[in-house]
Amino acid sequence: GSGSNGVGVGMVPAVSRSAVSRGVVVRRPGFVEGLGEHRAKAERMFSLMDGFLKNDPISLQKDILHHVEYTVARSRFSFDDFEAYQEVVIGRVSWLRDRDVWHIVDQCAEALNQLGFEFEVVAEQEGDAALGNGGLARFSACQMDSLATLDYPAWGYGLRYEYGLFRQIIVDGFQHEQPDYWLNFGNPWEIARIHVTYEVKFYGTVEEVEMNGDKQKIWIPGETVEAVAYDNPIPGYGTRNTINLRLWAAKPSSKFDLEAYNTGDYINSVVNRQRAETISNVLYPDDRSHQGKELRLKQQYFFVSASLQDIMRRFKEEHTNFDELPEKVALHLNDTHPSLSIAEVMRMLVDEEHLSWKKAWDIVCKIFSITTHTMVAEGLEKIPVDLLGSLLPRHLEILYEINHHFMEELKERIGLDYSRLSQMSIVEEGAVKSIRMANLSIVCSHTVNGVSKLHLETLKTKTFKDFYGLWPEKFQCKTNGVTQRRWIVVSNPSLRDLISKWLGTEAWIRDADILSGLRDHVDNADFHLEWKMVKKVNKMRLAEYIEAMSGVKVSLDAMFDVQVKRIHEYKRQLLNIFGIIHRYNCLKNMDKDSRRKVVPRVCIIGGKAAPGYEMAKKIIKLCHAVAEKINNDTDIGDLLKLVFIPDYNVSVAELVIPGADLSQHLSTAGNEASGTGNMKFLMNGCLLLATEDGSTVEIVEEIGADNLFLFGAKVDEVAELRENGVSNLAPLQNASPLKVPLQFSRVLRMVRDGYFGHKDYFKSLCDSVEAANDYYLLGTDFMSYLEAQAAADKTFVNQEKWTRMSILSVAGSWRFSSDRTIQDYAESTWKINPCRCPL
Ligand code: Z15
Repeated sequence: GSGSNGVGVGMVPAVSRSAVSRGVVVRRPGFVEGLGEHRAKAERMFSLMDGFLKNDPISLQKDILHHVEYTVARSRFSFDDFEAYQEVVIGRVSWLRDRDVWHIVDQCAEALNQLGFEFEVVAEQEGDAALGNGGLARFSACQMDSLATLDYPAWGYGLRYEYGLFRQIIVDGFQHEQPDYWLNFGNPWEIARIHVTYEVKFYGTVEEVEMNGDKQKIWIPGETVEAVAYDNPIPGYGTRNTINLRLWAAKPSSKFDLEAYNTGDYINSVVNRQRAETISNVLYPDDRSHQGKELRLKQQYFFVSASLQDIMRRFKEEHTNFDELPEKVALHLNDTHPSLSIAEVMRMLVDEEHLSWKKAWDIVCKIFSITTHTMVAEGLEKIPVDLLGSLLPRHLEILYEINHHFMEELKERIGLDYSRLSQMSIVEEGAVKSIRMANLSIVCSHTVNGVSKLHLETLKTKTFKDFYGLWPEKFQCKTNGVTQRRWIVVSNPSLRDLISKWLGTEAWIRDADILSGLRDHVDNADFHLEWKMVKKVNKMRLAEYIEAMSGVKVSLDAMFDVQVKRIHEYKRQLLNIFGIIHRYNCLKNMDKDSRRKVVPRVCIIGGKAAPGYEMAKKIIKLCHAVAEKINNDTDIGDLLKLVFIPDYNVSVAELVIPGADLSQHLSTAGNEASGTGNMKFLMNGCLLLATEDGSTVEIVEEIGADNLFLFGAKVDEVAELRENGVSNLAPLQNASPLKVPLQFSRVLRMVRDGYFGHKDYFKSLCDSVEAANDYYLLGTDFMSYLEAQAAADKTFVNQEKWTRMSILSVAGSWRFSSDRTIQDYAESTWKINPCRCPL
């Protein structure tokens, strides 16, 4: 479902609106230098292109017609919107000729309109490339956009899943998952590089052989599959720099296994070969914690092996001395998922390039850096040794050896402190012996980045305390950001135009700092009027969508209150629903006069639950059960509506975020590493109601606590509250003497007693927040939450104040542009410089 984006999606790279997973690889110092003798040829081609390949509407029409006739031979048949979309993309995005993709949107619109197409309709033909799960993957997409725009010579690598994240459909209020076969009609953005292929090997044995008098380990693999490159161009904004997202697809190896074909079982041999393709078929749909599955490990190694062969091939084309590798290549691990890379580079350097262990290790330690994205130690990835030993026997040996050297070094530094040694070890002994991928990554990376100040603090003082003691200089903070090109320019064109008008420039699209200039107009009445109009337009768009999706008619005067993100207990969608039930109770108990003073609300919740995550699925069902009750209560009318928006994805986000007045970010403090949804809402002038968790702390620093609605326990109160139900730190602002307030118990009782039906089904959900079990502190934070909600209501009545806060939110969002994040990475982690192509 592409949603209605209103703007030329056809000209905006598919991957920019996607969520892509896994590693970001940066290559230094850049391709202009790297081109060497080809440079003259490239420059000549560029200059010819400027002459031949024009972007005026007539030239564009010629191109489209050329493709219709010669590429797809469809001119005599029906040529529909979808084909028009594909043709425009194919015709224009062969990236060598793209000087500045973003700036030909208007010309394309005109060309298409003259051919009798409606540009917006054509643009909407594009759906999401849902190649990831949630925040982690969408953050990669924002980073790619910023890398391109800031002229960095970076490559992104990932898997070309044929099935992206499942589509969520709701039947009777329950989530059902449907496969997302997104490549059904082809993907016009991608370029299949059928000659860029590598063999990836699995299983087999390790043997010791004599090599020039030395003993040498070699891996005799048992299975080979081929990785084929599919390139996805990521054009920067206002620059000719277009970087590459290279995604790997698995194909059966082209090598014939003579044995297999001679046994006479021809049919089965072919069928077996074909199984190789399953490796890259489907994305694992859990946002985190997916341990001990062989296919997942196979995916990780497939991805790592193909990418590293590609990187090494490029390096070896121009260099022979591996001492230069750290000068030319920086490898960044986006979470621990690709951390097998460390063992793989060691294997390549030692087993294939015959470097000594010490030399190889020195090199490896200079090229890797990592970002971790999780707060809780339980979220860190572990690979069972049995599984690894069977799939990648040589890698397991290498990991043991890395650990052996590390343990020796550690003993020298901290002595024989066995408890600490075993905690820091890369190998975890225990019921299931396993490899701790986080420890491996920290040992080998020169930099370990956290995604917010609060997150880094937790890494230093809790999660990786011992490692911090050993290597304090490795730990750095790179607060996340989001790209204003996607989250304002494309998804909120009315706001884009308004901002440019009042700032008198479009420069903020490349330089977000300029957004802070909106502060100069914060008290201008005309500005306020236009600001409110923009929100109104976006609310209309959203209201239409809601009605089409759910049949619920909503009032534009109501406050649109949104919580959209993956469903997780720690994100506390349940707190939101309990708050809504409480609001419903209050309304029911009010007399007519009091009701007239109530601010009407439209509560919008959206998000996918991992297919195996019971509690998350129950939260979705509860939301529907409560919605059914409230929305059909004629007594309540427009005062309160609850809608669940199905299949929340990037396209839906582009529609929902600009239309929100208030957005909720409710994670129990200490659980959300950063959060990026908060930044997207901030950029769209939506006020936040949030806990002081992750990056929200820095949003408060930037815009001030009085420009959003904060509530809840702070991070250093949480442990105590879990233990004793009280905090011995500064008393909670709105502390209630009871651990569980009456209002909370009443709501819980209603759900328990079957007020919303499905009594048995909701029982375990209720148990999970009962005082004795309430790990995420819903009861503890409830009163504080209700007070923040009341403050939001009170402010909404004062539209002038609300608008002021809204403007200051957008003005403060300059600091949460992923351009700032990427520049920080470039300067202090990768040590690379921009490398601007001649325009
Ligand atoms: C994921 O979406 C995130 C972290 C993970 O470790 C995994 Cl496996 C998935 C998210 C964080 O939950 C979120 O707080 C953060 O903003 C995002 O990564 C990007 O850093």
